[in-house]
Amino acid sequence: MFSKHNFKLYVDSRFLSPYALSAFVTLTEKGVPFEMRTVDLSIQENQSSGYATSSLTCRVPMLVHNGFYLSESSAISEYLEECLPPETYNPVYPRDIQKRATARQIQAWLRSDLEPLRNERPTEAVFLKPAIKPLSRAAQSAANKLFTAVDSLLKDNASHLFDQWCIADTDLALMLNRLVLSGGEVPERLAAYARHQWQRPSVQLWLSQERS
Ligand SMILES: N[C@@H](CCC(=O)N[C@@H](CS)C(=O)NCC(=O)O)C(=O)O
Repeated sequence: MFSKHNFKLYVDSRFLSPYALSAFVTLTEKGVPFEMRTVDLSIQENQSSGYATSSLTCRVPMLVHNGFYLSESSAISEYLEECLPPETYNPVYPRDIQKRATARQIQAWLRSDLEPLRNERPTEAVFLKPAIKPLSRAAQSAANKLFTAVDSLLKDNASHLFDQWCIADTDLALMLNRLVLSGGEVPERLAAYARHQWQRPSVQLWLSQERS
């Protein structure tokens, strides 16, 4: 029988993946029980036959729901929003169609652009220890592009992109925190937004996972 609450989420065993964080936060925000399984990327457990035959991408995160396997973090969030609709469960996307499209736009953009920044401020700098090397010109230019975008998206002193929290807030805060948590120069309004987002209980739950 189809059960709404039979969810399993595969994440990396070091809890460093920003994409696993995003799927984890979505599922946590929905408030449903789920089983979390870890995959050790350092020994390429994601390439092992057990995982690779289920996951289209052989990457984390992967959601399993009643025999259905789904990779790609933003696809996971969208699937969960439809399976566990906002009428009954906490929303993870805005209701308004254009705001929802903007949230998806931000998610897609953060996953496909700003590569120098992602390379020079990897998530180890967010979850383990700050990075100390100064940014290259390319990474600084990516950072400036990020600041311009967030500045235009965020209303004065707002702590969310839209009227209420959505999953794009967590993704955006992660990208900003690559800089904020390494003491980089970030416009204060944007740094305050990223710090506020980091206090969210679902994010704190991810931060509290034991990582090496
Ligand atoms: N676009 C994917 C990216 C997933 C991804 O790159 N996951 C990394 C960890 S951050 C991974 O599994 N890497 C292992 C590999 O590619 O072998 C998503 O949003 O889920």
